[in-house]
Amino acid sequence: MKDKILLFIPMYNCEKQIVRVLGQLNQEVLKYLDEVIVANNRSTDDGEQAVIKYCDRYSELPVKMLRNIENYGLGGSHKVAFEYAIKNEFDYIIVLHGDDQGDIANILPYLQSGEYKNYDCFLGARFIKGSKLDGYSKFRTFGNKVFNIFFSIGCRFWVYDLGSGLNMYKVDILKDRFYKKYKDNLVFNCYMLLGHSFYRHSVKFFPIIWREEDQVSNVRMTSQAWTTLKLLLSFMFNRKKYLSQEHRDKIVEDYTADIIFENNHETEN
Ligand SMILES: Nc1nc2c(ncn2[C@@H]2O[C@H](COP(=O)(O)OP(=O)(O)O)[C@@H](O)[C@H]2O)c(=O)[nH]1
Ligand SMILES: [Mg+2]
Repeated sequence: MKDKILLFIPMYNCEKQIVRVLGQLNQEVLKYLDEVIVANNRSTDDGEQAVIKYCDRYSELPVKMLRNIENYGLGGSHKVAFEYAIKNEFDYIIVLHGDDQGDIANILPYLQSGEYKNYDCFLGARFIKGSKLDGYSKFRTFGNKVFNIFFSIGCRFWVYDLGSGLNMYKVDILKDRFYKKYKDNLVFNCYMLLGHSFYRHSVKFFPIIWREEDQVSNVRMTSQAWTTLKLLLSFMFNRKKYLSQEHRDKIVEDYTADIIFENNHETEN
């Protein structure tokens, strides 16, 4: 049976890039996607209008736009989307950042071959053989590789990226909401890796092309490095206890969003 696949695009202040991301969704890619949700995390720019305008021109795009009830951070936006995927009985969810640093074309060959079906987590990696980085300094690349080694030791599987902007998850593994108490900010993906290790999800990394051109990164490199190292060490010290703890700065009972726009698509496949 054909898998039901959701594409989730987190959007936060990237009105210029979001239309380019939607532009990546060509006929070939759309063959594999049942629905696309753009999750606006309370952007302060005109991202929503940009999406609506784009959809006016491409009425065949099965796009829905969600607006988080409050700014939940990138991790919180994942929680909104995971919930949506579970409720609407999707088999897989693909995450693609809204700021056009990655390209969904990088996962297309695996959608075509069906290879993604073999894994719970099929994760895009910027630091694996075959990947390509544009606009990254040597220092940044080096730092990332060192952290990948640390995480490989802690996770007990090879880690090639602590969290890129192109990932695919089997919805079945999300149903127990193991990620609910993980941090809601940009470090969320690091926690996910620890969770994959602890719950023995099957993980596979694939190479991606990643660019940094007109995007604004919100990652503060040095402070993030420390935070990341500390959380890894705490995890290694007591895996079970660490993962069952509360990690959020602010407790949110339900990560909710309003559906504010739905494209009238003519063709259904
Ligand atoms: N920084 C940030 N990004 C968010 C948030 N919510 C969603 N995003 C999206 O998350 C993605 C990654 O954020 P970004 O700042 O580009 O981080 P980086 O690419 O890892 O340096 C982008 O697509 C953002 O649009 C948020 O609250 N803060
Ligand atoms: Mg980015």
